[in-house]
Amino acid sequence: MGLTIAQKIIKAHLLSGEMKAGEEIGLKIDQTLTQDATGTMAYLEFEAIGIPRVKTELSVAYIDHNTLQSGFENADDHRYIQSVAAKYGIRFSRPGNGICHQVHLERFGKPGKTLIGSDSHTPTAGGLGMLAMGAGGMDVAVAMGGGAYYITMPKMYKVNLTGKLRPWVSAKDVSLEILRILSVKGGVGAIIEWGGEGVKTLSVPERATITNMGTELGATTSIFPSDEITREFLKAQGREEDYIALASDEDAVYDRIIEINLSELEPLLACPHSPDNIKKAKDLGHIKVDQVCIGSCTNSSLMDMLKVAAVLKGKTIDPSVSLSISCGSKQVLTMLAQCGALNDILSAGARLLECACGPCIGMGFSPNSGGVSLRTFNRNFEGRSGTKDGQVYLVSPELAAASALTGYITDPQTLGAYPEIVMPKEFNIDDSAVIMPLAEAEAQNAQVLYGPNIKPFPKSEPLQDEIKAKLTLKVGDNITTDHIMPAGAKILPYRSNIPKMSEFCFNVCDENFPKRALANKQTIIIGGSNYGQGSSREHAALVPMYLGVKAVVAKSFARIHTANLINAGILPLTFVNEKDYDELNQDDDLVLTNVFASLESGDFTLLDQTTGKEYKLKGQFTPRQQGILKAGSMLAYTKEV
Ligand code: MIC
Ligand code: SF4
Repeated sequence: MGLTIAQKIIKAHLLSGEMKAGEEIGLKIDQTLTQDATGTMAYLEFEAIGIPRVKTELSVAYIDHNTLQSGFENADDHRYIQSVAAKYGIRFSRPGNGICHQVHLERFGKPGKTLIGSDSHTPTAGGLGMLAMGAGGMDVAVAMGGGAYYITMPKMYKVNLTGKLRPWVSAKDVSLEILRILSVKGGVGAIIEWGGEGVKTLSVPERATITNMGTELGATTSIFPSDEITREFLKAQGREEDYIALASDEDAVYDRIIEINLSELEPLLACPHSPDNIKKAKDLGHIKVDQVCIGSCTNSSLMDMLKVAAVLKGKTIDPSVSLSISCGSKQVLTMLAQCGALNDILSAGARLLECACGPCIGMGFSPNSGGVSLRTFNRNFEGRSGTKDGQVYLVSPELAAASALTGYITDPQTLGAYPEIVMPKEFNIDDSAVIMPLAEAEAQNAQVLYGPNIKPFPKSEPLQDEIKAKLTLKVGDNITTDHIMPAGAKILPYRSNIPKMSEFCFNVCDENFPKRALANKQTIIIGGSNYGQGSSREHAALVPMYLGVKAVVAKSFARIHTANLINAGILPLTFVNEKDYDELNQDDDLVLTNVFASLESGDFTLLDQTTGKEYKLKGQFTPRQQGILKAGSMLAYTKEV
């Protein structure tokens, strides 16, 4: 039987398990990346494991998220990460060098290799034919130490592309179309391979826009073949030697095949507050726009920016619109400046932000109250922009630029002739903002620099055989990690201070949750389906662990968050009968009985002492996961074995 692209890479990296969908497999990881909002914790964990130097082929620490330095906290974290990187053999990408996924695509990603990153959009590198996955910080720490990365062997989906995008329709619309088809849970447990004739019409940055947003489908990752277009891109980046050809076998078997005809697509938008709330631009009516943000790891390549510049050239944006531009990397920004396109953007009235995540993570540029914000980003969860009632729409760069000019949501097809974008044959190669680590001999005596806001990793407790806990919080479907542990400029500086962070846990849903959880000592959370979708932030598990959460019982879970819960010693359990969800009420006294035996059998029993009713729950854990849960956390377990 033939293999898919992902299966070929998995086969070449398989350390344990069988390549059967649903089985746990351990993979050798060639490259890792971290960013600063998750990196501090990941490196504290790496230090706690106690390995003198990373064992990967390449590990890079990026600074791109927490770049607003309104106090010492973020600056201290950056200094800590820089000193850890120097000591342990990790390259350090300085603030200003760009967004981790864009820079990694340009300078480090390699077809056929494995990459995990402490950021859920790590699959961006799938645009280059890499098997790239988002993971919790602890899993990245283990991989840096040479340990395997464990996932459930995914199912294989294929999207067969035919045709060619029409003018004013772009790769972002392909991302939105697949979200329309599959929804935010449609990719859970699957790897999505993009293939078919239409693939040849898409450049690497366009492919990366598509694999980037595969994260919003809940997919384990997304991947494109590595072909002549990949070779061209790597050559233009001065690293043709990194190229290998990669394609699936003719007789590869897929669990599902989805057809998309690129020629039939139209400009789309994801309306508030979910990336799968898709509408056609032409169907939306007259909606006034307050803010437009262009950038993020989804749409910040040189090609994207050149398109925006071509639309804005010689024009002025509507007076009521505030437009921000953040290039994905220093390479993009300098090339945009050299060719004069930056001037076209600035002359039109845009506000230039640094090459970083910025507004995407609520690091400034929040919209006005109730403001309509069009963003070329990948997430529009409620409150994520920093403005609780902000109305965020996810759009293509073309639609964003067109709407900035008119002040209303505007179908870019109404703009007339499509500008011709000529991509350079060579990119500016300047890696001076990537600082190499110290040589091994020097590194031994190098100091790691901590700041007062960097608090030790919270202590975990071994699993109890009987868990008596309060139902402190009941939430609905599609709870994101932005609900559980919000980001934004005010909270992000505390990413290395779990006690302080805990004050903001679930603030979007219920501001009193942290206090109640501490008072109740032990908590069980009840959730709906797709609990924990979105970001990879392990804080969404570490903080609940700190607040005494012992189990989350939900209808279903998102992949990375499940792993993070287990790593934090919290039991992720699902209902045998989903209807039981309706019967459980906040403040009920709950008991999980015979937990040790249940761990082995996979069958758990939840007793509601308030109503006297009993419920059947499921929780299938591999022996490795059982070990982690019993030890109380991955860190405790790693120290045990
Ligand atoms: C995000 O887009 O939500 C983030 C911020 O990049 C997160 C990581 C984090 O919370 O630090 C992600 O996607 O994993
Ligand atoms: Fe940064 Fe936004 Fe991309 Fe997350 S989704 S890595 S915050 S640009």
